[in-house]
Amino acid sequence: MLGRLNYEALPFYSPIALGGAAVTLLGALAVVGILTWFKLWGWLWRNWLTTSDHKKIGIMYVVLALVMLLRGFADGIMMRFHQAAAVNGPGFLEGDHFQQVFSAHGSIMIFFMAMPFFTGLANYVVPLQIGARDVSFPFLNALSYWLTVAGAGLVLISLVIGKFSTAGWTGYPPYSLAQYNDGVGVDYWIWALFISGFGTTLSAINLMVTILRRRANNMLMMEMPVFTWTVFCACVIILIAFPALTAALALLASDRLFSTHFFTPGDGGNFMNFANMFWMWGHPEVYILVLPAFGVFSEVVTTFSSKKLFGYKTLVYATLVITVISTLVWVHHFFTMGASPKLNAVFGIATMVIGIPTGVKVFNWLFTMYRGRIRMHSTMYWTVGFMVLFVIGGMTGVLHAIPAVDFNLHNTTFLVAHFHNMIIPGVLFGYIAGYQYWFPKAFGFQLDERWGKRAFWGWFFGFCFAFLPLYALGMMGLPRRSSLIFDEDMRALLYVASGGAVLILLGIICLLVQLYVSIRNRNQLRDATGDPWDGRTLEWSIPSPAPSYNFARSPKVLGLDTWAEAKERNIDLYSGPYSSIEMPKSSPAGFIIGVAAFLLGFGVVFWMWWLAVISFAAIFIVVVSRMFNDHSEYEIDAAEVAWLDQQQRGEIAP
Ligand code: HEM
Ligand SMILES: [Cu+2]
Repeated sequence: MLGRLNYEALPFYSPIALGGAAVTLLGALAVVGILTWFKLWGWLWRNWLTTSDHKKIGIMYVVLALVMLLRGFADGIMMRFHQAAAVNGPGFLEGDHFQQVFSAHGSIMIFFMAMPFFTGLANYVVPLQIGARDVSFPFLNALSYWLTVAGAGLVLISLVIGKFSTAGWTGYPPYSLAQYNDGVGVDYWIWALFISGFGTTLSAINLMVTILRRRANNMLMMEMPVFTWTVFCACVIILIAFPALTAALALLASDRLFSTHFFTPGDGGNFMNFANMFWMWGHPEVYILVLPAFGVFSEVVTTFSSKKLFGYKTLVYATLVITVISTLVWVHHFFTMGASPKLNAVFGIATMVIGIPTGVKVFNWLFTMYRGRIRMHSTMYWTVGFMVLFVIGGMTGVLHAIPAVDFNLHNTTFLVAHFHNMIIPGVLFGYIAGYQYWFPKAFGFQLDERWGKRAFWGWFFGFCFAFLPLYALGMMGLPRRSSLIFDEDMRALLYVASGGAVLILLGIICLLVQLYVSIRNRNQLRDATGDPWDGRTLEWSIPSPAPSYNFARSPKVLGLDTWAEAKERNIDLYSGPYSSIEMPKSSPAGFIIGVAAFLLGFGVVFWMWWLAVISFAAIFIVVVSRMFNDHSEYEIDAAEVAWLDQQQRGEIAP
């Protein structure tokens, strides 16, 4: 009945694991308690859990990302402290537990922090930037979200029931095969990624179709805001790259469950096939994450320099070039595999080539700022901080792309330093800037500036101290994923890195305080104009928070930076008669499928086949019944639209 689930699955093997489980459970209980105490269940169900509104879905994605950032960071700082304590000593994490922690940290940060953050910002912002009322498939959007939550739920529950994978975020066989790793951990990893990957694919299709089909009156592709462009390219890459991951996971699951031999060392299998497929997804993934962050930086730089983007077209072409090349460099992740030097040279050169369009972008931003009327808003801090740090990370990447250098640095903390150097300033700074930039659009009030800047300094210096020493440690020969360290010379640098992690912690606390203070002072921080930054793109032309239908009347498009043009030339983007609006209805189906997908994953992980079968059947039934539901929209009639709009624009009293 319970398959592999038994008493052993409870985390009594170490006090720290027990602590993690307790925090997870108490967190869940606290949320349930608060919702019950304030009688918020009905509100939550009607307004959020069943919604198909792209804006609310976007906000829920970002909430998920921020929660998972806290979890992922807790793992990160724990590893930093452990390593500092493990120089010629035992540290405080058992080897096996340390492995779980780095596997969970990497998987969470990539799949359940960065990806939802991207999807959340894209969901919220893209329809508003192109003058659309919603995405093309609102229900599918909700479904994608709940599948992502189901995956995140599996990772979180692994803290309480069973263990997480010990095979790293990359899950390489042979170590991740059943012969060497027979617990539930690797299965948790496989199914969490599988389910959420499904959601990601659906949401990429959705966003892509939206951008292609839902642009307001004749907006040309070459008039789209840069953020929308970068989301578009990221979606193209998702559709090229994710199938490789899905296939790799499916084959690995098959090896584990049915003893097939895709990746076994003997019997005709070859585990380098897994590495190949994993990185066919894994390298493009980096660009899936970083392109939208580039998009945010572009929006911030133009707005706060009060100028059109310097070289909009070159930036778009650079993005397209990156989209293509990003799928052609994956072998640089295993130069040491033993392929021929010629093959390595090809991929090494391709890798260096990708630095060129990326470098072009840095100049686009710098020249946009040059002679601009710059306002140093907190989002500009993240942007400038990014430019400084990202260039360092880019150079160490080019270094790594030289196969001969890579042979020396492969699997050392030099690599750990390099990718955090790309992904914290490049991706995370961008997303945080995006969160702070669009927050007033979502909630109608700004975030507190002082705490925003403090958070930046915490992250900026924290990053430098936490990760720059790892370059040195890597060159001194410290392997990544080391749970014990035997070189006394490494102690000092590991202490510095721990100090850096503490500074990052302060940065995170400042972000939380910022949110708290801003909500408390929301009346002073209220933005009545809908356009607090003197923005340039369409989302700033509507009231804040954006109304449920986004645009009461479809906006005119006046070329690039439509809203800035409209303000300059004193043109009203919205004129003409109102007409009725079709809106997507709420539906519990997405949420129910998400819950069922979670149970399906749990059932497969623990070999509770009855649970898996029932959940799968439930998903099937809900999907089919949803297909036959012809009443998925409701109408707001023209008179009501007119009344609501005039009220929000302050033309009549509320
Ligand atoms: C916020 C502060 C962060 C800290 C203190 C931190 C710390 C660490 C540490 C100590 C490791 C293990 C290094 C080793 O193998 O020796 C690690 C690995 C890793 N981190 Fe982070 N990290 C942070 C943020 C992030 C972010 C934002 C991401 C991605 C979005 C990320 C992705 C990864 C990945 C993919 C690994 C490799 C895991 C593996 O080896 O399987 N980290 N991090
Ligand atoms: Cu790569």
